[in-house]
Amino acid sequence: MAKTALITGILGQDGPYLAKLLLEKGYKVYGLIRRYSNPNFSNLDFLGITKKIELIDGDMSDESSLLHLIKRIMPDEVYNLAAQSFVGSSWQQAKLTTEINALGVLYMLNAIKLFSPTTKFYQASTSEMFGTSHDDGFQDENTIFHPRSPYGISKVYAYWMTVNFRESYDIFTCNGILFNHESPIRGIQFVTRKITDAVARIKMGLQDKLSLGNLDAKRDWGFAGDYVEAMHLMLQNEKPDDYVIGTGENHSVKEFVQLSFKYAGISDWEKYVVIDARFKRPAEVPNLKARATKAQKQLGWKAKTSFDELVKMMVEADLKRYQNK
Ligand code: NAP
Ligand code: F7E
Repeated sequence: MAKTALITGILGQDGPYLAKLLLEKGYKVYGLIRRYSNPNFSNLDFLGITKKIELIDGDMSDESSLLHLIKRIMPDEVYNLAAQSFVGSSWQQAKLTTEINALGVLYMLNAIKLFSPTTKFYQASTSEMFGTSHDDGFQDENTIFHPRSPYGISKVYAYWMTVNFRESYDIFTCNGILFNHESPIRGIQFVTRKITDAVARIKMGLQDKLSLGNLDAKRDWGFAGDYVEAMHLMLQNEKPDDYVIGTGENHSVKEFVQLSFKYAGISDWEKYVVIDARFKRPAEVPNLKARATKAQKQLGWKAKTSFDELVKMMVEADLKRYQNK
């Protein structure tokens, strides 16, 4: 019998990469989608898997929809990737962010406990939970949380609820504490894709400026295709646990900008970049860098794609999009 998996957030960035991996492993994949007048399947289309997923209606903020769907499909594995995931919007939409990212996880865990307690559960936790906290410049599973945004706070609630269902009810639950990961299907608001899309447009003569906020922020950026492998490995391990996932290297937004212009063949990047205070955050997370040795030792996971390879991949994909248009 094929294993079954439910992926929430199937239309986002990570959902399609994870679905592709699970389909290659022979899984039957269900994808949760919320109600839309015009749903956007472009990320599933990009990976060529739209027709291979069984889509199910539901919403993380609607408990009854999750109770019904878990009762009906009783999947072997649930990967909870759904979220209001844009940190910048979480100050303006703090309540909505909390309902989806925090309470939504409680609803899903309750549904599993009631109707399918042998289902294994993966929670998309995040390096944003660390905020300004670090140990010698790195963050790992023992670093204390000091979230700096309503997004980070909502994810801390979800993290502890995931741990609590493991400790209270013996349900197989794991937190993947993932550092920033990007790809050619990254949402356009996130800084990496905003940069590579703008660079491609500038190259094609469709745009002449790139407006950004804090160029000094540093992130540990990896490739989403590598990171979904870690999600799957966590649920195949003998015991449930929580893991930090990242490359162990970080770079500033400015370095990302410089390299993107370089790969597009534009030498004078400073001519095009404008600093705009609207893109600065009320409280910034200045510096994130993962120490992912636990995942390497216990899961055999390591990032494969370098920073340079990631930037090149994203710039080339955006140039191709505009050239094809
Ligand atoms: P993403 O591209 O923003 O995708 C999030 C998905 O969640 C979207 O498909 C969205 O659906 C869905 N969603 C939002 N609200 C929902 C609701 N109420 N009910 C059902 N679905 C809902 O995010 P991502 O980059 O793939 O990240 C996946 C997960 O990992 C998120 O939980 C994120 O917070 C977390 N994370 C991401 C990173 C990263 O660097 N990418 C790092 C650490 C953790 P629509 O398409 O309908 O809007
Ligand atoms: O910002 C700075 C910004 O929005 C990265 C999400 O996937 O990763 C992501 O959250 C940095 C920040 O991602 C602009 O201030 C400068 O320091 O790409 P971002 P994020 O906030 O790190 C974590 C791990 C998640 O869990 C989240 O879901 O770039 N920055 N100028 C800018 N950021 C944006 N978006 N736009 C700018 O113009």
